[in-house]
Amino acid sequence: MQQLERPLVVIANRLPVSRGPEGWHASSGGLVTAMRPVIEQVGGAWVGWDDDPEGVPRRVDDFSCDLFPVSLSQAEVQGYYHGFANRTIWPLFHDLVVEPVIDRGWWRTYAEVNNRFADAAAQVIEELDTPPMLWIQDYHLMLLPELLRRRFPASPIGFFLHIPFPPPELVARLPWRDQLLHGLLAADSLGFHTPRYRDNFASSVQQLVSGVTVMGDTLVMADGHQIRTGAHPISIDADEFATLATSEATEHELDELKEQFSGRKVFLGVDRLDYTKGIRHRLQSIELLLERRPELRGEVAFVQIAVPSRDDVKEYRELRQQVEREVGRINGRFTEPGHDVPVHYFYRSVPREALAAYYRLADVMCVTPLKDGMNLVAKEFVTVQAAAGEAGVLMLSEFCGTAIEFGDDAVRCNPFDVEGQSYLMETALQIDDDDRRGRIARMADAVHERDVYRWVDDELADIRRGSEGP
Ligand code: GDG
Repeated sequence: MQQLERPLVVIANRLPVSRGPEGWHASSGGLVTAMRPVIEQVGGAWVGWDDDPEGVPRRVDDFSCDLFPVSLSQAEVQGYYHGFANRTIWPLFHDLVVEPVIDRGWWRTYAEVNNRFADAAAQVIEELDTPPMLWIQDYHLMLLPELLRRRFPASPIGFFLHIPFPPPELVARLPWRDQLLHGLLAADSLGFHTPRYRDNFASSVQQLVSGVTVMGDTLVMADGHQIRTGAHPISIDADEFATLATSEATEHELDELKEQFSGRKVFLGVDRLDYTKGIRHRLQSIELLLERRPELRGEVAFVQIAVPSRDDVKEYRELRQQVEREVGRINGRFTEPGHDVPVHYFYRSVPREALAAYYRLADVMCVTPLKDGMNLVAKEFVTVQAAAGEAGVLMLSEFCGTAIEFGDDAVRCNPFDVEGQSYLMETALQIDDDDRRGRIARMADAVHERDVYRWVDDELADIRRGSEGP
């Protein structure tokens, strides 16, 4: 674990806590799990949007980190979050899977809300005896490095982008590209999931900002300020998932699922219901598969867990309708009287043990996004499968960050090619047992080697090195 000399202040859209039936607790998820030991060692705070009507407490029992909520009005949430973050930046940075909306009002609100976050962070920083290390997360807060640099020149500032960084010709479409790029360039270190995203950032800066020199992984501004850029693939707490794989609760869930799907090969999809995840293309490939190979009807089942997401946004409500129409059409076409439906669709999230049981059950896990910064579901699947001695196959889109780490051990697909994808689904079913086991083991080893603790270490080391200068 990285030894830090300073407290750490994380600034992210969300706070790392959730309210359950028994009160507040740290949210599940790799980022929070991996940050916990670091923050507990050096002390620090987390600044984030508080959307709880009764307010988030300053501390929760199982996470010793001070929480500093930023409250936003409905109009601010509308412009900053649903608007600029999710309808402008999200589609633009995911290669225009849908058309980004350019709205000046949303942009103004985004800038104002970034200022609100800077004010909240400033309050926290001023309470500390030592200038802390500042670590800003994601596309909601791209103006923050510059806003904080002006106020705290001595604090090391890092920023990590959890989504892809697009090529310069897409960045150029944004009327406020200068402000966003300058916002980021005030950091000491900028982290991306892959070398490609990092290179896209460097090329965008070279083409769109004057006076910046690129020297390997370092960008040098005209005034001498240097920024380290790193490719640090985010990951999961692999040991935790390996333990979950064979827990009593997971085994229990699995027994029930095996009974329900007995005698059938199971294809699985687990995604937020987001248009970047390729769910519609995947359903169309399934439909083609069942159309082309009638003998498979009744032999295969397709399970799609679609976690509700951003349902305040028009494009997401439309996507839900489209997906549900497609599921209905496929089940209407291929269900035989007295038999189970081919597509099992759940519009909800399931508990972690059930998720692990589905990962174990799956003969073919379909991770087929049209574009995805990384994709943790793929890493969770191979980790759970290997820990439990299963031998499933991972079908993986070539357009997600994870594809770089898994190479040919996954069945790589192009989700835009619906027909090709349906052929690959057949291929996946034909891979022999030994080969499948070897592939799962190698991919799981890769995840264990680069788990989320490594990601935190790499990020923090870069922020420290970046702030120390040449
Ligand atoms: C963004 C980027 C990048 C899903 N269904 C259930 C459930 N999940 C959990 C999974 C996984 C997480 O949600 C999804 O993470 P992803 O990485 O797949 O996708 P995004 O939400 O789009 O995340 C992405 C990530 O940020 C990190 O930088 O990898 O590219 O888009 O952990 O397990 N969890 C439970 N029940 C479910 O039904 N409990």
